[in-house]
Amino acid sequence: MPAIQLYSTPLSGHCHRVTLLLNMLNLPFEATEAGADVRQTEEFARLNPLRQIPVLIDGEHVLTDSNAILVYLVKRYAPDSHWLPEDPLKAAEVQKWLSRAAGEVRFGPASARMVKQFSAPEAYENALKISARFLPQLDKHLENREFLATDRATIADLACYSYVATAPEGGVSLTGYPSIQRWLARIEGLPGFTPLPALPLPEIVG
Ligand SMILES: N[C@@H](CCC(=O)N[C@@H](CS)C(=O)NCC(=O)O)C(=O)O
Repeated sequence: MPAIQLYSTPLSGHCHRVTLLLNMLNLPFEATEAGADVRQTEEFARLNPLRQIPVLIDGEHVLTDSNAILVYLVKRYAPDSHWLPEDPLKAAEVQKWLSRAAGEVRFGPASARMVKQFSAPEAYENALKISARFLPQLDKHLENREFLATDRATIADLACYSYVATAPEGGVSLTGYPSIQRWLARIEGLPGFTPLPALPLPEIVG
C-alpha cells in the first residue's frame, strides 16, 4: 500500500495541484474521495479542523493546505530539484506566486468557477473584477517567460495552473491572453501531467 494518502475530489483545483506534483515526482499515493459528506465527519475534522481538502497523510504526518503540501513534498522528496529553489531571490519569487495562487487566483477565476459550477455563496461580480485585473498582468508577466518564477517549472506554476486553466468554466474567457495559453500548454506538456475532468462551459461573461 502506498505510504502517501490524499483526501481529495477530482474536480477540486486545490487538490489537482497536489495530484500534479505527486505524479510529476513519480510518488505513489492512494486517493481517498472526500466529498462534503466525508468532510462533515468528526474523523475528518481531526485531520483538518477547517474541513477542507486536500489533506495529505504521509506516515505519521498530516498535512493540510495545498501550497503547504507542495512545499512539504518537494522538501521531503525532491529537495535539490527545480521545483523549489534554495536561492533567496528565486525562493521569494516562488512564494510570491504561491501567494497569488491563494489570493488573486482563488478569489478571481476559482471563485467564478465555484459560483457557476457549484453555486458557491461567493460574489460573482467581485470574482470577475479580480480576474479582469489579474489576468492581463499574468499575461504580461508571461510574455517573455516560460514559467512564472524561474526558467524552470516550480510549484508556483502548479499552484496557479489549475484554476487559471479552468477559468472558462467560471465564465471567464482566456482568449485574449496568448501568453497565458502558451504557459498552460507548457505545463500540460510536462511529464506526469493529468488534466482536471472538464465541466460544461457556461456563457462567457468576463
Ligand atoms: N487553503 C486551502 C483551501 C482549500 C479549499 O478551499 N478546498 C475546498 C475544495 S476546492 C474545500 O475543501 N471546501 C470545503 C469547505 O471549505 O468547506 C488549500 O489551499 O488547500
